[in-house]
Amino acid sequence: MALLPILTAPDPRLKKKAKPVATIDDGVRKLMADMLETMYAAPGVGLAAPQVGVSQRVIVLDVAREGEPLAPMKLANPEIVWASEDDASYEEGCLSVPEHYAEVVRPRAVKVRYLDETGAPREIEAEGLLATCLQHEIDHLDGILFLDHLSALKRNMILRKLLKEKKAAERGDDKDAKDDKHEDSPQHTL
Ligand code: K1U
Ligand code: ZN
Repeated sequence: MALLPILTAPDPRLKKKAKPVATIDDGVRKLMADMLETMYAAPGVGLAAPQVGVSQRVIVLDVAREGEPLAPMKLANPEIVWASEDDASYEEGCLSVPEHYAEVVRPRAVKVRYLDETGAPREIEAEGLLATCLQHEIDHLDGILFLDHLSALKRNMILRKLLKEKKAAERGDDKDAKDDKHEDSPQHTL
């Protein structure tokens, strides 16, 4: 298994729609295993293939609580086939948007159809954190970040900070000396 580098926003590869997996072969199974290892190491509760630079419709999740046995899930070509009419709000994070969190409103429960790691079709009905996480990861497959569910003002503020941090990291600046002195400068779309 291998740890994969996780892309951070803004990055054009995170905005692309991923391609369906044609066949679940050993290459896809290795990708799923590497993604799970990367997700546990991050640590996170989900990961989508585009976050590791692979434009394929593959996601992994594990929403087991601390102290509970691991409950890894590997999904190819996941689709939401039903969503509840009522919504729930959850404070979301994203491994591609490090250190930023925001309340996102989504359907409270969903039913998702997918292929498992043997290629067998399956369905799962979920609510709570699993429903939120499934929707967040499926969004990644369509080039959508949780930031896209926020106001343009909040989204652009976070993206500007991330871009600034990326540029500072490229220059080798000290991460703690990254004060955003131009917080009120005009907005631009990234
Ligand atoms: O897709 C991702 O970037 C992973 C993301 C999934 C997610 C979390 C919360 C709500 C919706 C989707 C994360 O895992 S962020 C990190 C995180 O939530 C976490 C980290 C350590 C322990 C527990 C949770
Ligand atoms: Zn994410």
